[in-house]
Amino acid sequence: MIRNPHLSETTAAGTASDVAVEWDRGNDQWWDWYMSLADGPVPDGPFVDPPPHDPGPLPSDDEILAELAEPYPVTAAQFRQFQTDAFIKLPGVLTPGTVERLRIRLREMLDESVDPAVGFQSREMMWLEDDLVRAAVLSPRIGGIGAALLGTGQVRLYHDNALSKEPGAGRTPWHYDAHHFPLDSPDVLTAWIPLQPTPREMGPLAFARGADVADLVEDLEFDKHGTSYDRGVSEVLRAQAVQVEDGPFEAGEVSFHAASCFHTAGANLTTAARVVLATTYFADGTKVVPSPTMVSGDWRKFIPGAEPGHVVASDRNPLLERPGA
Ligand SMILES: O=C(O)CCC(=O)C(=O)O
Repeated sequence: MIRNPHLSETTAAGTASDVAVEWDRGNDQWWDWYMSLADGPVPDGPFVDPPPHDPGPLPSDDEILAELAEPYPVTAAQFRQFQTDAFIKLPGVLTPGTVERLRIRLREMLDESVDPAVGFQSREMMWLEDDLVRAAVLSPRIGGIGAALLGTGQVRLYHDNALSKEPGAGRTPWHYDAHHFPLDSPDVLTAWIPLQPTPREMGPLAFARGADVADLVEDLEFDKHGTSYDRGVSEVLRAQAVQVEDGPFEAGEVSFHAASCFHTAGANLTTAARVVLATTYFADGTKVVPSPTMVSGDWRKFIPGAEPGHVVASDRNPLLERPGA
């Protein structure tokens, strides 16, 4: 067995599926480790230019605030679809101009904090530092969709993430977020907000359709050192003919996936970065799982003071009301 270079002595110890200890490095290192578990070759080009895109005149801060305050009507059919499929892609959640303003802001925030040589760049908790990002992350529009899809009147924020997959960066391995989040509830979801039109060649998030997919792969052993878990999930999905939604995203289209949803993303085979704002919400009253593992990463940063078994309600986890609920 080859030891994964991103693990410490402590997290590397035990068998390949042993993840019982807590993560002992930062979130950047967590992502480096996690992305190293993806199967497949490192892309070596040629890389294509993404199709030209004109977001139009950029909106002012006030225009963006007004847009984000407007509830997005989630229909009964969309609620049922989310419950059945464990994910949904919704068109027109944001205007192309707002998407472009957020992209510019996240790019600035990544560039000031991340080593440009890193292929999968991330930054969390931006809502504490930036008004525009806070407006989006805590918005009645995005948070309200989350609450509507979970069937609750309000949700709390777990965290926000900027996720930039740079040109030539490889696949995101198959996984489900309940494996990561130390949250003891099925009522957890993530809004994945691409900040540019995202064609297939750029590596859009892709989803295994069906709330029962997790049952199909539950016997597979996780592999903290290599790519066998990712490969095993692909094989099971293929063998069981599970449908995978891996289509492109238009500007302003946003997906929401449940913590039980198996998802992956392709390599970025374009010459532009795939920049995403991902925000995770959970139902109020949710507790921390009894024993968080190394797969949960630097979770104490996101729910400070919340100990295993306790309800999560810190000031880093504000409540968002669903408009009209
Ligand atoms: O952006 C990616 O490639 C992965 C993101 C992801 O897995 C998530 O937001 O749950």
